[in-house]
Amino acid sequence: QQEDKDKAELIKKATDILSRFPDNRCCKYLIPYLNSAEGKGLRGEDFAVFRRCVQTGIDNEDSGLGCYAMQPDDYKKFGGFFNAVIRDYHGDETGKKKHVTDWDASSIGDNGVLDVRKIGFQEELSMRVRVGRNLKQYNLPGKMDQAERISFEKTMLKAFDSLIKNKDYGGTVYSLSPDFGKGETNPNKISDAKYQELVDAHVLFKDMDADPFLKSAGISSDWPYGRGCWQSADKQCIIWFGEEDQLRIMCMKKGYCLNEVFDRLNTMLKVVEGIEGIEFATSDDYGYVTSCPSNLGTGMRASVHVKIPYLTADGTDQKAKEVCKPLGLSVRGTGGEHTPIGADGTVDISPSNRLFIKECEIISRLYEGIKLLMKEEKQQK
Ligand code: ADP
Ligand code: CIR
Repeated sequence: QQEDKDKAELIKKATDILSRFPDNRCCKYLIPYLNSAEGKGLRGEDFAVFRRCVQTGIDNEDSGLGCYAMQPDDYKKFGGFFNAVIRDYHGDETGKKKHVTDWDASSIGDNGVLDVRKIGFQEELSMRVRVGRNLKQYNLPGKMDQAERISFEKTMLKAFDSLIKNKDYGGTVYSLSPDFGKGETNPNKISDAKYQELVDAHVLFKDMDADPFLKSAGISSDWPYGRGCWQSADKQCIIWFGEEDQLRIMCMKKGYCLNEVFDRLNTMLKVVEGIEGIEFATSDDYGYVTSCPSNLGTGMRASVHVKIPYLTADGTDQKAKEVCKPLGLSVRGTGGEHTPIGADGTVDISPSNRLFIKECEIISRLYEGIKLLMKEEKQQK
């Protein structure tokens, strides 16, 4: 049978890649999976979808995960594979942990106030908290076609309309879709210059087609259809649509109290979830469903831009990464993932964990983490 030949071919490729890239989790776990009863039983459309989930790990040999889900259900449907990848990546040796959602941060910091002036910062920090979310009724971005991307954008336009009419939000929709198909024009389309301005202001995401991981997974397909964002009138609340997850919902501002962006995001999420037609995909074991297994659970990344000129004196983030790893923090460039650090030594710091951690713990870890990081920075002087 052709399918058995295809499976044998996948196993062969994965074995070869693993000999050079032993950290490629997709290759590591697809071999026992395809040899298991569950993997052997995969046929027809199910096997075709599974192949799409793992294609990015085959094409990009240096992948750490190397897989994305194509449908919210995939984490269950291909459970024997994804469960192994997820428990390994998120460090669950018991194999039994279940994700719990909890935003109650009232007992952390100073009665819930996380003021960075109390841990030695004199200047305002750029603070951002985002969550990844996907709607139950659509395929995940890797499996959407152009028509589905447009249909999804139209569903979101109704939700944005409701936010725009809400006095706490207001705001504007910026869309990249050239049109809505079948001769229908897109009323929110922006120019290339406006798009670049929004990317530079950290409001909109970069051209996804340039990311080889997303490209192989089909996540950047049909670019730029179904892509854009809504931004509130005060510019602090932003909802991206059509990036790695259908939705990235965030709150961003300059200030001192981390709890402000965290609480505002929590409030906005409740409003969005209350809008008709919006139901987020969830999993019993893994919390909120995201395209990438790295974002499952909270889907949350809480970050600050901090200047660490001594730890970045060599112009790279190498040393900062070494210091941050044991603190449970990730380091990114100021333009986001896979971008260089700022010329003045500014980097993006965020807690690495997303799954099997509570939302309130993430914000608390960011606060405690940057305190320790700045201590290390001072010692470098
Ligand atoms: P994500 O955070 O959604 O995983 P990226 O790391 O690519 O994605 O970042 C997306 C955008 O958000 C980039 O433009 C990045 O500069 C911006 N960003 C992230 N954190 C902050 C922050 N604390 N302050 C300002 N901009 C930020
Ligand atoms: C990898 O497997 O290395 C890439 N697919 C990126 C994984 C990190 N996840 C992410 O950026 N959301």
